[in-house]
Amino acid sequence: MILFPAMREAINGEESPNFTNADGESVTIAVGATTEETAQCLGAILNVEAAEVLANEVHREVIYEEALLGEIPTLPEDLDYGNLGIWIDPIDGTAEYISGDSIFTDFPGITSTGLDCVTVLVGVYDRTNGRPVIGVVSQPFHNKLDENLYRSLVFWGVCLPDLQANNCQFERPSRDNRLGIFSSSENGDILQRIMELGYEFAFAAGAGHKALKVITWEVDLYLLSKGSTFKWDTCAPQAILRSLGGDIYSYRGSISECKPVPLCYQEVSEEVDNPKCNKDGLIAVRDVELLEDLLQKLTA
Ligand code: 2IP
Ligand code: CA
Ligand code: CA
Repeated sequence: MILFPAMREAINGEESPNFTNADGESVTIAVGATTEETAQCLGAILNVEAAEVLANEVHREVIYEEALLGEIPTLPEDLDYGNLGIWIDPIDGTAEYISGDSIFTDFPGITSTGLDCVTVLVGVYDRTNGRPVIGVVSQPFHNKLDENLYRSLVFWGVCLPDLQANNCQFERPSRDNRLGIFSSSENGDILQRIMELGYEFAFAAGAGHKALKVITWEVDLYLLSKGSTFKWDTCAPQAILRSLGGDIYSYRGSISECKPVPLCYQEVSEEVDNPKCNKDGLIAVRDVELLEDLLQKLTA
């Protein structure tokens, strides 16, 4: 069943549903109305047992704690779904998902690598102005309850012209120093400059995970100077940050224009090199005022 047929042509993401099976036939995988239907479809590329296990997971009934999900708003009746597109990353932090090993930072609650760095990112953007408007970030392995049993969290935000809502009303902590989160491969000269502004550093994996730490106020800043993230990594957390008064900006774009330039999600064009990539890096904040001295320092 297609819930939003008007958006069908604008679902973009990292993964493709098209596979070539062992007989060289091309197969498109889709979720069916029933577990059996999905298993049958998956059976075209997997053995029967694997197809059934996977189909059962896809159709598993998930129970959400309503208090944590918050009050989900009704979207405006006149919302033009034909003007909305999606960027989805079904698994961000793939390496951490495969390895499963955890390494902790010196900061409570912030893991450097581990299953809680894995996120599922679904972002909706306005196809006319390229702005992210709805975001859902799920953290399937937020904390371990038992062997093979984890508690998941879901964070969402809506930032439409007449409707701002989210379930991310965390209190801003009072910290002696500002805290930034970075990829372990971040450039040393840039880190030095940020340190001179009085920031402390946490290094962690997962673009979605790092953006989530900004959303939850566990850090003040996520900065990445390289073009190693993609539209599917940033659309969802950026929509949530916008619903909270923050945003995600282009790192190089903001430095060269001497003002914050938000990341945008224009339709992918063949004329642009690597159009799915956030090639100029990024700066994610909840408090936009932090950008003033940051941009000055990084420009100098
Ligand atoms: C990756 C993943 C990496 C991240 C990279 C993303 O996505 O989030 O962890 O690098 O930018 O593209 P880093 O951890 O250095 O921030 P995926 O896991 O989907 O490939
Ligand atoms: Ca991915
Ligand atoms: Ca990713």
